[in-house]
Amino acid sequence: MEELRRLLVARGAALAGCADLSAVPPEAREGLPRAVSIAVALAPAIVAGIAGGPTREYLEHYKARNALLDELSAAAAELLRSRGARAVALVSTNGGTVVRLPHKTAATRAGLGWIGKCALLVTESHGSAVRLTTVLTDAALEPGRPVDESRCGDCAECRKVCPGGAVRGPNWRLGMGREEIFDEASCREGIRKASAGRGLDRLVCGMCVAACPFTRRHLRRSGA
Ligand code: B12
Repeated sequence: MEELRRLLVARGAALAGCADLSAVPPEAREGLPRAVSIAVALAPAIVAGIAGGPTREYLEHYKARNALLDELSAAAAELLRSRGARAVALVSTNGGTVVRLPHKTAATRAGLGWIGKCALLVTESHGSAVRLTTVLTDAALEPGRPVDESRCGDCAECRKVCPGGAVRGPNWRLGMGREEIFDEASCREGIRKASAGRGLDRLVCGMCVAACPFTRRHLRRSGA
């Protein structure tokens, strides 16, 4: 994993790790046992700018980061295939369509972070200001230590700012369904509200990302 991590970081990844996917049904992972989970950081100054709602700059950055994620997953898959392994790069995003293997599942299995109260992956280093992608593989990479419990504690910052009131409040732990912690329909409604009148060609929000204390600590450290 070290060689692959170095390659990914050199090309712009913030974090990368290997996930053991044995807890995930085989049909959701194309029969492959592991995955490489890749996180790319959002620019601190741009994240600081969305505390009051999404901006055009954020939307453009979000599209550019998705493009970078797709480059990174293609590069990782190519390296793994050159070593004789199978590798399937998933797409970074497919709009609002629900997927069989969420990137966040691979990310918690790889030990990159936990699921926050707002259902986003929260990392110790960058908070939730990361975008994710996944490469399924059968390469014999050393899996990271999975994270099975939230580290949000009593924090309710994302809940306070969510324009849709989508955050229910309980802390995540492995085995909980998303609906126990987060109401997707209210999130979609909140995104619509937050995007309105801002001249955006796509609906986005991200206020929960900016409000997270782990994100804010990262922004402070970066001087944003
Ligand atoms: C559909 C979708 C949406 C929908 C529904 C949201 C949702 N939570 O499902 C809508 C349009 C509302 C949405 C909104 C946003 N999204 Co969105 N979205 C997706 C998409 C395309 C698919 C997700 C999906 O199908 N989920 C199905 C549900 C059931 O799973 P999940 O909630 O994603 O993840 C659960 C599992 O991973 C589970 N879990 C965790 N560990 C484990 C381990 C095991 C073994 C198991 C079984 C399960 C499990 O816990 C998670 C939470 O319940 C993903 C990209 C992708 N391919 O993953 C991006 C993605 C989740 N979105 C992302 C982002 C950033 C956003 C927004 C902030 C966008 C914005 N800029 O406005 C908002 C905020 C949403 C929020 N607070 O969660 C990022 C999240 C990054 C991060 N740090 O977590 C992703 C990963 C895109 C990316 N490439 O980075 N999104």
